[in-house]
Amino acid sequence: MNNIYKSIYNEIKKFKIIYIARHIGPDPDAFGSQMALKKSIKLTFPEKEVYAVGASVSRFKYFGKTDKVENYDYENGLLIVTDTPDNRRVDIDNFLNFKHVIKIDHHPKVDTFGEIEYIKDTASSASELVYNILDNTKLKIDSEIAGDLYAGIVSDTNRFLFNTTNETFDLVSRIIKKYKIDIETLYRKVYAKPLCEVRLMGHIASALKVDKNGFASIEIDDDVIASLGCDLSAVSNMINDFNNINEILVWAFVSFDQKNKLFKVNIRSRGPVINDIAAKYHGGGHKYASGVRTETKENVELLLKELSNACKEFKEGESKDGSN
Ligand SMILES: [Mn+2]
Repeated sequence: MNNIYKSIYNEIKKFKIIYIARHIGPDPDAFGSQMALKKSIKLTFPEKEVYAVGASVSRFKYFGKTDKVENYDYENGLLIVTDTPDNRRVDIDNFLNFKHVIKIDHHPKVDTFGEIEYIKDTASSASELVYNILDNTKLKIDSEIAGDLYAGIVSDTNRFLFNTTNETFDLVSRIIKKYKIDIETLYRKVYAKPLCEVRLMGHIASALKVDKNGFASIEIDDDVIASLGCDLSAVSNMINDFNNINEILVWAFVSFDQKNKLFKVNIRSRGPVINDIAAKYHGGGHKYASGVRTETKENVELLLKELSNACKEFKEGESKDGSN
């Protein structure tokens, strides 16, 4: 047994109460890694209390329900956080009060938290890392657990467009075969979407502003989202669909989160690296898929300007390379 797998397994074995958390604004990889880990621990150790915590999202209900916890045992409980690089984005109350924390993540490292950290930023997804743990320890896997992990991998790689190597195909091929995953049924669950999202996509496509540097942005009004019958999460759900458009190198969707009084900026790139720019505004994420939450409009405008400049520099770099 590899050391990291062994130490994670030993911790899980040791604790009676285990909480599993992931990032705010969860996506299928966050849910897949979280729920699969919970199901596996319960299957292997039925006597343990295991809670998957954080906001629930109705479109991801196929992963199962998250748990409501009234009183956390910060002293004696083990907290495992998946798919989250920074303190601020862990979706749990009083995160810093937990005494025992394990981190499982595939983002570039931001904050150190956790006595044990299993970080591999070349991995396709947090779900892949959870699979490695289950596959290399006595933690059990059944076809439901394998299906959750497959959904996380397929979704975080955008159906094997990003972060995908021969190892990823190797892994999913093994999962499909061993656990008899019916991928067509699974895709129908993962990719089913309401008509309001398609209508919102139409609105974004026609209203998106594209500048001469290849930077595209749109501020999506609350009223527009509401009038189409969508909620805020719909905006993040469709950002990847604007990839591979000739005229666009970087694209950003800005929306306003009324509940938290924050501007939410989703950013994607198929050219310049953007997570270092996002980090300047206390955002983060992957090199080409990042996000920022900020209180002020001024910050949003500065961020958009920097992203446009990054496109300009990227294009200049490219044309220089071309002339050699
Ligand atoms: Mn992920």
